[in-house]
Amino acid sequence: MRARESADMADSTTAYGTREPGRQPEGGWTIETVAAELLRCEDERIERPPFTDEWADLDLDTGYAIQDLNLTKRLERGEKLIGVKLGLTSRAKQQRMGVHFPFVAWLTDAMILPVGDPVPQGRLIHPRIEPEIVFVMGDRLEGPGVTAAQAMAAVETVWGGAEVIDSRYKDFRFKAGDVSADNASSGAFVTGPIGLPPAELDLATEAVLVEVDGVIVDSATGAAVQGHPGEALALAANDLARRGHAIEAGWIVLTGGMTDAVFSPPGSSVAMHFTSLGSVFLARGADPDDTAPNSPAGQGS
Ligand code: OOG
Ligand code: MG
Repeated sequence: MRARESADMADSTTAYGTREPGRQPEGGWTIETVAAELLRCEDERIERPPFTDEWADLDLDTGYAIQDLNLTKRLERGEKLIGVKLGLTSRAKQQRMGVHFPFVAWLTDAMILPVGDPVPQGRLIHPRIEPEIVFVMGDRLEGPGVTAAQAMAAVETVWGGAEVIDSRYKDFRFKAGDVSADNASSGAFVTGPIGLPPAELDLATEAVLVEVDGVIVDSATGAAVQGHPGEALALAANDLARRGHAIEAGWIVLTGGMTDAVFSPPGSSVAMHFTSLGSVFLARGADPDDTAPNSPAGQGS
């Protein structure tokens, strides 16, 4: 994204982030203090209880205001906005996390994991990995009223991907307001080797096998994501329209975990094998920042 667009984004999110939520904050927390605390937890790798334990009315939209305020802070410290991610678009994810509707969060360039790198254990708290269908947008997509067919027409290429999620909440325990505020547990993501135009594959039947240390532990098809990942993309465009934004040409969209996420303790090796989109490897090995002995990045892939 160009600098000017980033600046526009920062302006509009500042306005959104500082708006009054519908209700008075409880427990002494405000949009500003929760936002600051979440970024501190992320930067210092600290886990904490969910804010809704103290601020019961921290709802989805208040969470979005916090998320947007922290996007402004991420842009101010030099990160570039590169797209969006959806959270909880599959039944597997909704059941595991106990939040039963999808929502949207921001992706910046700081979250890109180079192909062949291990899970960046050194900067995350308790990473988990999930397979995702990833879109690169050819055209701008602006809601409301976007259908899945219109959404797919705006997609340039489709990729297999793996998202490394990392909640700032202890044991990934949260409610909708907590997790939207926490940018949907964003951590890092990596995309696979093959990008295809949407017309060249059937996304509802595109399958993924999730492999941990050589054992297949889970599987799903694209239909797990809202019936079709294009539905998730339309949902993102329509939800963002409500928040005053569009999905821009060139953006990356992570459409949401197809299966439950898997744990990745240091030294474990995770691979996502897609039918047509190739395999994504998160190689065995430790992050250079880790205290554990290093093994060469890329080993095992
Ligand atoms: C929330 C983030 C969800 C997805 O793809 O569903 C997400 C979480 O599970 O911690 O990224
Ligand atoms: Mg995800």
